[in-house]
Amino acid sequence: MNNELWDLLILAPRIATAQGDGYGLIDNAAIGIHQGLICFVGPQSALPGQPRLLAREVKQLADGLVTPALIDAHTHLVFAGRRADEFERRLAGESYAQIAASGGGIRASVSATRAASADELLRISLPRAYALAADGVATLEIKSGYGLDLENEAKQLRCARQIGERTGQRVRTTFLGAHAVPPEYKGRPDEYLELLRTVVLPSLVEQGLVDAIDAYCEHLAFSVEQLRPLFQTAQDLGVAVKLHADQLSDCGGAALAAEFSGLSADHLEYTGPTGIEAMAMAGTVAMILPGAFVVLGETTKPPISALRSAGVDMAVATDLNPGSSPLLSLRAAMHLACAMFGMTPTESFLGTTRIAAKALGIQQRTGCIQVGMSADLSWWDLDHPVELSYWLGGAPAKAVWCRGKQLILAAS
Ligand code: DI6
Ligand code: FE
Repeated sequence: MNNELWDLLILAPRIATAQGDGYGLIDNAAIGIHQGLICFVGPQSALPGQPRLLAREVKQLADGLVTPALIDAHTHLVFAGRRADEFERRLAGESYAQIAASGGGIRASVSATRAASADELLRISLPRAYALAADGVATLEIKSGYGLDLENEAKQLRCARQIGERTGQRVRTTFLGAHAVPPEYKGRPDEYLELLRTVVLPSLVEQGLVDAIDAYCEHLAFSVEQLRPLFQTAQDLGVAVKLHADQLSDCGGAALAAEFSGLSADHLEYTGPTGIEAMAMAGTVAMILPGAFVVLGETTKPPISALRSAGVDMAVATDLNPGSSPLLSLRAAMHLACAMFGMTPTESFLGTTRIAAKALGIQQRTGCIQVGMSADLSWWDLDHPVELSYWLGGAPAKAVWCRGKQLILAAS
């Protein structure tokens, strides 16, 4: 066998590379893949030889569109228990904050997640990752935050890693210990944060379970002042920072994320000019999460046009979680980001590919179809990438590759 041959050559009627400002469309395109990386991309007419002499396998796609595999850069998909009862309570008039104050909300998911064994947690979380894969997602971020102690946060993060091993997706793990105050620290939030800072975070980092740290900066969770020492420690440990910021009120979250050169500040419904300016200066990505906005029936929208004018890059994610965003489709989030918030389909496409990769700090590896990048591709029954944002439901991916390997799109 000639070692010089590529592993795979995909010939497609159209691809969208996500290079440049727009979609980066190439018609009658070729993508060469070798050892998990893209080794050629361009029009078929530019191939350096006959397809069958270039690669061991040639896949001629008769129709459809190939894009970078989508990236869901904000999920909480490892959890036990469901909170459909809270959905009904909100429809009957109770608010998210009232339900949280009465012992529901995040704390309900913490009880259920703590009670689940590691095996059980994997069994119930895995189908959610497969649902995202079927929707074209090869890379996803998974947060902890329903364990709230060392043992259970580690259990969640290990489960997240196992999901990647099982589905073949690339999983980035984020430590979200500062999500809520656990019952055993009720009324003592600062002591809990100190435990996270001095014990839990360093231990999880040492176990290799942490790619980034996140926190819930909100009037019903933690303030900027409370979170700063934790972020300082994270920075000292070399852990990248991101933040749930300004979702329900402007509490200075976007500026805090920017202060620590954050990868992203997420939600941003109430972010004002100061926060936007700080994000622009720091290169912090705005993570737009329409799922929670819709599910909670919010009315204040994130400042999309101000973010755009300030030159802040925008990403779109599901925020898949059991309380405020039980959303199992990234394409649905793309549609909502356009329909509800006025993002353009081009922005939502780049926001789930190249910019989503930037929000995870892995833009050198994935997010666009370019020589040297990981062969992370999705093949769709679509003519044009606008349709990724246009359809609401239907049209799942025909095939998804991660690191050059085709994913199985359903649990067997
Ligand atoms: N992301 C979060 O972490 C919180 N809201 C959000 O959009 C709380 C999620 C939850 O209710 O479990
Ligand atoms: Fe979230």
